[in-house]
Amino acid sequence: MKRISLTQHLIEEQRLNNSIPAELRLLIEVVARACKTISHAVGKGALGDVLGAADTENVQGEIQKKLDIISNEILLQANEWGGHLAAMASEEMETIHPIPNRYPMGEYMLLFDPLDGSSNIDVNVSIGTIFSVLKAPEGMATPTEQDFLQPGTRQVAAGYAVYGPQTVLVLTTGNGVNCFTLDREMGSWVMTQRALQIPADTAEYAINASNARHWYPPVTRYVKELEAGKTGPRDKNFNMRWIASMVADVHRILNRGGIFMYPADAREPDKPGKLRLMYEANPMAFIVEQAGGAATDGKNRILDIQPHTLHQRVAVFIGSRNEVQRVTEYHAE
Ligand code: AHM
Ligand code: MG
Repeated sequence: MKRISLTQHLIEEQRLNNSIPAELRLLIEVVARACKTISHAVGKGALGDVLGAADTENVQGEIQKKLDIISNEILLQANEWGGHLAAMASEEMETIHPIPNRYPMGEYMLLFDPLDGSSNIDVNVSIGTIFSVLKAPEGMATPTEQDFLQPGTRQVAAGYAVYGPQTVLVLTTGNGVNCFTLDREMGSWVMTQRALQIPADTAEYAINASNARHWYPPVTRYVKELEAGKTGPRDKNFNMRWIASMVADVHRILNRGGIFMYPADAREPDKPGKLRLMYEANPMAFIVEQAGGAATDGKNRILDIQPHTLHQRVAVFIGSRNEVQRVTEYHAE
């Protein structure tokens, strides 16, 4: 099979559809390069002294792991100087990170969860990086948090890397979804899957069932019906998977279908869910929709939600179209 690198793919896309301006291509390549560096650090594990807690908390009050901080630094440093960005925002930083004055300012804004699935870092289970790219509003002089608060439909690119048995990069620029595998010896991203499509139907679901007693009725009903399998109203058996890394769960769904759920629940009634809209749910929703799947918060399409704060949380139902539609209908009833 002819090897197509990420660079070649992006340049061809740019020529063919004029869909990827040169600046955006540069930005994607820089993020991809940063993911290579993160992959290398993750792969060192204990030998690189990167495991364990960092004794600091992020803005959400979560204890940061060393690798959360290292990955955040890698992404910031890689993306600061290229001239393609106006500002960045991250799960690990309270407020936005404008490009320092000594560098030229570009027209894009980058958001990321530098290391998703933090609880899996120390136990050698797949983790990843999620990112989302927006355009700076017309006429923006100094970027503010407000400039980031755009609905997911405005994303011009989104992707994630999974650091697992293989390191893969999954990417969309609004023209389908492709997957690249890191060739560790050559240090290059090689396209290994083109135009991924999620099956509309599935027999696999993902939810943290230890929260079942806190769920609201539509989620309880939906999951109970899945559990009942052949003997219930669905008349079919379902299998369950929960990796506790959204990147890894979504990657499985992208490859063979499934539905991933992180609902809001009664534990903290004021919280609309656990996952963050702008750098977790939106990029994943963009990718999944581009692959023919669907993503809602139980009521609305995730990509249509108007964000009010940078670290806003959201309930997530994402994956195979018909299952997402069903659980969303249960919320409406
Ligand atoms: P993180 O960004 O702090 O790693 O949290 C997000 C992760 C998701 O990857 C995963 O789906 C979820 O949290 C797991 O949560 P739980 O431990 O409640 O099952
Ligand atoms: Mg995360």
